[in-house]
Amino acid sequence: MGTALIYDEEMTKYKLLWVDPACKIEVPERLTVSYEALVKNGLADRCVSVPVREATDADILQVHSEEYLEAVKKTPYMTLEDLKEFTLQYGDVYFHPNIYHCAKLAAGAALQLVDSVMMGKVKNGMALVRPPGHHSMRSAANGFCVFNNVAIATRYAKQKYGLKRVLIVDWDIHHGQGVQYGFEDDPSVLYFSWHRYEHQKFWPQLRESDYDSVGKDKGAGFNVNVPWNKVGMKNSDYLSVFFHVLLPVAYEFCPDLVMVCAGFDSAIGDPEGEMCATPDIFAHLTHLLMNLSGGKLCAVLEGGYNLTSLPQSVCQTVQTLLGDPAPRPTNLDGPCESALESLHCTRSAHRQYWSCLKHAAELPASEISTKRIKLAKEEKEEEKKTETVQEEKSVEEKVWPEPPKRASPLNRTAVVLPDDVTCPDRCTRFSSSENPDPVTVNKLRENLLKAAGDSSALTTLCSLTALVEKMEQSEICNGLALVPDVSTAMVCLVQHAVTASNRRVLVVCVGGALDQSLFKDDGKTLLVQFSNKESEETKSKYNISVCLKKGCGDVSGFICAVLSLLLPLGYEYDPSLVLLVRMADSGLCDSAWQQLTGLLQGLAQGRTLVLMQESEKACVGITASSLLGDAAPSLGQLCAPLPEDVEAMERLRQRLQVDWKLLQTTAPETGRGDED
Ligand code: Q6M
Ligand code: ZN
Repeated sequence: MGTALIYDEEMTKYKLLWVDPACKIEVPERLTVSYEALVKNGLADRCVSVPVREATDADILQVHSEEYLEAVKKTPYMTLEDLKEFTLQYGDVYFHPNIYHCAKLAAGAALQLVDSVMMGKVKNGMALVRPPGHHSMRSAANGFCVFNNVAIATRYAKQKYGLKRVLIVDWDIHHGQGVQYGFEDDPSVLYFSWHRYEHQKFWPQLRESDYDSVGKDKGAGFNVNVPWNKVGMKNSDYLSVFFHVLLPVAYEFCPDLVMVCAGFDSAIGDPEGEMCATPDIFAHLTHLLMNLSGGKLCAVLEGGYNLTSLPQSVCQTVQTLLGDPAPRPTNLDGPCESALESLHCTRSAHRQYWSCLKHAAELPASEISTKRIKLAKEEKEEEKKTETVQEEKSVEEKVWPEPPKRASPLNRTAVVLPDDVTCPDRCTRFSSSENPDPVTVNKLRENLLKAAGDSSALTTLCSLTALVEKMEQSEICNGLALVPDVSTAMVCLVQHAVTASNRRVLVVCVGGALDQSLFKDDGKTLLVQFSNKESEETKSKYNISVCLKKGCGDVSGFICAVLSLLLPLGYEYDPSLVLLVRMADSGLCDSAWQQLTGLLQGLAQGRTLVLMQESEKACVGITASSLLGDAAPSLGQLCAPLPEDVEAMERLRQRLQVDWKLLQTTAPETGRGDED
């Protein structure tokens, strides 16, 4: 199943017809450069091209008022003067004789995307549209937006396909207040937005964009705002919010569909956002959402005004939707203090609504909200004085390397299986044809003898070391092996793998404990084990044991641990290879196992080798499917994890956050993170 791409040149056929500094960045080229980049990188060709359509009046009226629709309908017949006049009643938006047509196509594109995904013609997709939508309100255009494309598509999806829960992820750098207003009291739509806020100094300067707008009435808890109070946020800041707010809440919510307000003004170089996250981060943001709702994801373009970072970010997003492995994450030096403060505020504002956040620290005692009021006042006075001077404030030009070309693996998944186990579809059976070099054989033999293995295991191990080599050389992306003794295989492979320089191996072990003494503490391996066995607390930062009461048997606890412990650790460690080890009696259910397998592929460019005990034959099919990039089945709405597990995880996070910055969820107490 493919990826839909929806684009129509018609949507480039309107533009600003007068002088307005607030609107001059919203240009037709935004769309053409994005589409051309997709063509140039061979991505457009790999997508299923879906035509746009016009949204009907009935579609639009699901979100907008009749008066507003009727008013917009008149704009194609207005004179320039009338258009200017009409525009004046709204904020930061412009009209053009052709914009009504384009706005119907933009909303219609989102509807076509929803239909393609929901009818199973594709698994996911992206719509490149203008005008954007997320600021537009029931009876008002705003912020370059005429109709609220994603809100309209969300209502439509719920109605036509009877969806119970839709998640809207708004990673644009502006607050989609139109979306927030549209679903504020609706618990069936979870709206998440991060946005440049600067204590209400940044457009649209709304009180209700702050972290404490959590939704109303029945919808309380279903509106999640993360305000950025400083510019310059980086990859670590974005990922921290995904790991510690969005993903835990999204998994607990369990959407039937994910809609993304995909604005790329949150990328480096953007004149509006002034943030520093690099385009490759969108590969990860996309990947991290792709195992929700069985992979049903619809991304609809919103903002993005730097004509270099915009197309790069669009390509990263689409290539990830197509299933190509994400690039190694870059620049993960930990979240900044201001980001941690925001994270802390949002988590504490939501702790009463989401069991995954129950243990979140209480609101910081600092005067964050007072600051908002104080600064807003100061700013308004300041503004009056400098109104004319401010207009052409030039932003320092940012430079960043072009993201390297991402390869699409020819051989995705290789399997090493006993002869009597059939090779799963779309996989290739692997055995090392070449004779392994004698040094390797001797090493393996030594290890085997130590572990009292038999001789037939040697052949398997030779194949596995050869497979790791092929993965290293990018000839094969990932692999899966059934072995008679996972512990021995794992030890042999690790010892073999780390002899090569630059190799860093993340070993994830589920169910049952590996002998930790076999691992060195030199940073070449990071071992994370999930089990129910309390192990003596090893004090090493590279040897981590997550102990859950029922082992991996409690899905809620397990997935919490994966999202807010394993993923941050894995991303910060940035391995070149992931070894995923499944012990015989892990107790892990199939869907949780597939989630784990899928999520881990965001690391090491998807180089994952799964080792399973021979008795786990029954899991070969589902594991292969996850390695091939099929979305994991959803886990269902999660109930609260066991309190003792939550406490144990929190203790572990506290202990480890000294060494692993992506585990931080609060700013240091004495921190005056928000001062310059
Ligand atoms: C512009 C001020 C110019 C889709 C979107 C729209 C952003 C509108 C920004 C309006 N303010 N200095 O969220 O990107
Ligand atoms: Zn924006």
